[in-house]
Formats: sequence, structure tokens, C-alpha cells
Amino acid sequence: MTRAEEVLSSYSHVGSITECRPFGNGHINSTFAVTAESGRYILQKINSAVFPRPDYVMENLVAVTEHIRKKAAEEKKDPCRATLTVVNTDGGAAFVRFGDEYWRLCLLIENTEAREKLESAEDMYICARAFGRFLRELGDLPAENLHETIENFHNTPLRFASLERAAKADPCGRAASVKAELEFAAARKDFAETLEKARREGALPLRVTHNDTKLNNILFDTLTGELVAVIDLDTVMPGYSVNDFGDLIRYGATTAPEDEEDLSTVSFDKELYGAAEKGFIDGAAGALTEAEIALLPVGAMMMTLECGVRFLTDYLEGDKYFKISRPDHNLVRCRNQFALLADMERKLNIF
Ligand code: ADP
Ligand code: GN1
Ligand code: MG
Repeated sequence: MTRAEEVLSSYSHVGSITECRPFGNGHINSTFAVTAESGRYILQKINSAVFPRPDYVMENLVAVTEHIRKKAAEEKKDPCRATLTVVNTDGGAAFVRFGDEYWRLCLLIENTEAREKLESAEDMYICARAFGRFLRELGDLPAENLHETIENFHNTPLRFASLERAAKADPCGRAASVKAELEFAAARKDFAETLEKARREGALPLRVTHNDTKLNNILFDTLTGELVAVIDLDTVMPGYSVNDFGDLIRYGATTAPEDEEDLSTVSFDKELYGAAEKGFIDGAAGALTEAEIALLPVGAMMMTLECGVRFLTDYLEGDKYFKISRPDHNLVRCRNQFALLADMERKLNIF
């Protein structure tokens, strides 16, 4: 019996299982699509190296999905398509634990797809509006009700400190080969302080944010192309709105995938950026302050810089965090993010 099958034995109420296969393109959790007598499900092993308290992740997930579910019901929408639905075990628990492994089951939202790349500026507008609306929907969920599932997740100065430590310790002997990337990052160390500084000065409110607003964390209806739900809620916790906007830009307003090696194809698409800016502000529907709106381009650059720094740190530390499928995967991703950032700096022209 595989571990997935062993886990599924705690969910006998879903009926007999006919299929369980790896699914999706996430970098963090292990995801399986499960077909059972009663329907289709998503089974996930929560990455406990990334999330030190998977039980906290699950408490947040239940709180956030219940909140969205209530609002969907008020708007006469199907709550099971508006957000994730956690399926409890036969014993009524939200997850199954095997030693230090934590597993959960959710309904598979049918006739949906996650996209790696957008087809049009209109699609970008729709995605950004979804994340803006997500922010507004959770605006009345007290931030103190949620756990911080990864401490200092988007604290860019602390990400820089981790990079510096990794370069100094150099456990895999890779630092000398990434001198140019380390210099690129070092030249932006002051910029990395911008949001934390704005926060200290009271210009940036702390909100309940998604914190991983990649395109493939949104599900679209495969038939109508319409937005269905925002998923991957493990990092929902207090954060900055501009970083939610920024991660979407980093992943979506670029002409190449995040791990494209040919940097001549990586550029920043200003038209997609404009569509996203409009969508995010429309979705948030008045929830963003003037100061937050002014800092949106900083969020875009910050998330691109931070992600490049995280990929580089992981490369130096021996690829322990992000899943890789080739030895230099994290270095390629880092170079890609830095190339994108350099182009953003040219095109956003904000300083
Ligand atoms: P990771 O944290 O590893 O990115 P996700 O929760 O984003 O994990 O899931 C990975 C992928 O699985 C998503 O990009 C999406 O394609 C698919 N997926 C996850 N949950 C569902 C769901 N409830 N219904 C349909 N597809 C899903
Ligand atoms: C991870 O889980 P996934 O693949 O949606 C990561 C994000 C990074 C992203 C880079 C919890 O996202 O922070 O921006 O990879 N998630 C976590 O692709 O670290
Ligand atoms: Mg994901």
C-alpha cells in the first residue's frame, strides 16, 4: 500500500478509490488527484519542511475558507466553487498525521484549470481583480485570528540576510560561480528596505493577504474561461497588499516562464502590468489606500527581487526548499528573476 492509499483509508466515507495520480505544478506540496466513488478530490501532503506547523496551516485554511464560503452563500454563489472545501476524515479531523507527515483532502473543483501563462491582457485583468477581491473579502477577518504560517515570509531584508549567510557558509562550494548574481542582489540592498520602512512609517497597513499570488494559484473554468477560485491558501496570513500585487506581476507580466533559461526571451510586459494594476484596484474596490496604490510598482519589483534572492539562497544551500527537476534549476530561476527585475527597473522608471 502506498502512503497516499494509507492516508485515504482514513476517508472511507468517500467510497472506494479508483485512481490516485500526481497533479499540478506546485513547487511546495505534493499534490494528487483522487477519483473515488463519490467524486474527485485533491490529496496533498503539506510540506512540513516549509511549514513548521502544518496544524496551524490547517486552522488558517479552515478559517479562511469558512469566511469566503459564508460570503459566497450570501451572494447566492456555490460555496464549493468559490473556495477550497476541506473534506474531514471519518473521525472528523481536517487532516491526517503520519509521524511528521501531514495530509489533507479537499474537493477537486471540477471543470477548472490552473494556468502557467496568460493569453491576454483581459485575462490578466481578471486574475488581478480576483486577488484584489480576495483581499477585500478577507478585510473583515481579524488578522489576529490567523497564524503566521511561515515567519517573516515576505520580509525582504531578512531574505537578504539569509542570502548573505548562505554565501558566507557556502556549504556546496557554489558561491564563486554566482558572483555576478550576488553582486546584482547586493546593489539592491537599500531598495529591499523600502516596504519595511514604509510599514515602520505607518504608510503601509498590515492586512490578511494571500502571499503566493502566482497565476497557477487561481482556477479558471475550462468551459467559460471565467475565474472560479483563488487556491493555495497555505500562506494566507498578515502581509502587505502590494506584495500580493507584486507576486502576480512577477509571474504573470513576463514574456517567459519563471525557469526559462534563454534570458533574451525574458522581458517585462507593461501592457499586462497596466491591466493587472487596474484589475487589482477594481477588485479591492476602495479597500486600498492612496499610499498602497502608489507603492504597487515597488511591490512588483520587490517580489521579483525577493524571489530571485530566495532561488539563489536555495541554490547556495543545496536546493533544499524549492522542488527542482535539474541540477541548476534554482540558479536558472534566479537569473530569470534578476533579468526580469532589470527590465522592470528600465520600464517602470519610478525612481
Ligand atoms: P503548491 O503549494 O505545491 O503550489 P497547490 O495547492 O497550489 O500546491 O496545488 C498545486 C496545483 O494543484 C494547483 O496549481 C492546481 O493546478 C491544482 N489544484 C490544487 N487544489 C485544487 C482543487 N481543489 N481543485 C482543482 N485543482 C487543484
Ligand atoms: C512557491 O507553492 P507554489 O509553487 O505556489 C513558493 C512561493 C514562490 C514560488 C516561486 C510557500 O509557490 O513563495 O514565490 O514557489 N511558496 C512557498 O515559484 O514558499
Ligand atoms: Mg501553488
